[in-house]
Amino acid sequence: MPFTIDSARNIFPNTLAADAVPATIARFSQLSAEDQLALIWFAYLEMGKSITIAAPGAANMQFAENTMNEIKVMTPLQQTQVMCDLANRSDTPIGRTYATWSANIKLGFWYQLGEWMNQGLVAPIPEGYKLSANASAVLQSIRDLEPGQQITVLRNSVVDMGFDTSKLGTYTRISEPVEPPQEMAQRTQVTIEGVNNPTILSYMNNLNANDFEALIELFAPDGALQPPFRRPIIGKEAILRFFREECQNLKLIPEKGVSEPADEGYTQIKVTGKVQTPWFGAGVGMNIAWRFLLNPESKVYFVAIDLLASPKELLNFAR
Ligand code: ECH
Ligand code: GLY
Ligand code: GLY
Ligand code: GLY
Repeated sequence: MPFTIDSARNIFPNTLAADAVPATIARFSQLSAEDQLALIWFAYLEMGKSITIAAPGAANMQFAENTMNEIKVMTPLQQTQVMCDLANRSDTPIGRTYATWSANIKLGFWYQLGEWMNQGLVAPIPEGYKLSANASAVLQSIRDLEPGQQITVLRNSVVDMGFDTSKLGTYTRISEPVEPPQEMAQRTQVTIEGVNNPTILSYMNNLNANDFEALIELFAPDGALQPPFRRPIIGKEAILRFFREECQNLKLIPEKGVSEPADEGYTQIKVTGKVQTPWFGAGVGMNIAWRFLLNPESKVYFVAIDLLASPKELLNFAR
């Protein structure tokens, strides 16, 4: 049977993803806005004791600057209201602006607000704020996750805030500028125990070098890429846009893999290893599986990137 994107999603079905992440997000989203903000504040403070977050670059912050300055001059009550409106996904001017931002700009915005809350320039979470029982339970679930899963919960909660983009109509997406790819001489080459397929090695090396133009040429025209806990992104144009908007300066550290023939001349390849985000660098290594399906021309027809349930999954190559 020929593959479809839907059937390709099921290759290596024994791969155990960190379902605790979407489960936690779902419980989080049921909480009141006040509880959501306080919970993130407490989680952020606790995580800050063991992992260091990198300050966003200026290029990243320029787009949020007007909105942040607007918030800075508000009364504390108005500031709290803005933050609650974002958590509630309310239809407000700031909620609409926020919705147009890429994930990194949203994260940079909250990073700055967090700094200002610390410095007393923006309304803090009220001293002695008591989380509801449900919120305390969600916070405890977050504590019980591994660091890579904790930062994914944080990221996704921030990405989900603001007005719903699907209700915005046509709008211009705002993302940080794309830096030129790394110089050839500076590039690193990965090695993967059990996999020497050139498409796979080029995928890793081009993504590590921010060479999105070369990277996208590895994909089939009807190919798809499925990020962790998201629907597949289909077609080269959309995938290239995703790379440019969300994938600068990642560090992929693939370790092991298996490659085997699939139906109709396709090849399925599973690779496991670590990924680092520029926000936390080597401080947080996420345990990742890549599940590739290459077409007979050796182009990527499908790749899923999964955040794994546990480090044990790095060794799971069962089909
Ligand atoms: C404060 C209180 C009020 C409310 C809020 C606050 C601030 C919160 C802040 C949170 C910051 C969180 C951050 C999280 C960053 C997480 C990054 C992650 C990255 C994962 C990337 C992966 C990449 C995988 C991929 C691979 C591919 O092969 C293809 C591409 C791709 C405290 C004020 C809100 C400031 C900075 C999880 C897994 C490997 C799919 C991308
Ligand atoms: N500081 C990490 C980033 O801007 O992506
Ligand atoms: N991984 C969550 C997001 O970027 O939307
Ligand atoms: N959380 C994976 C991504 O960057 O979409």
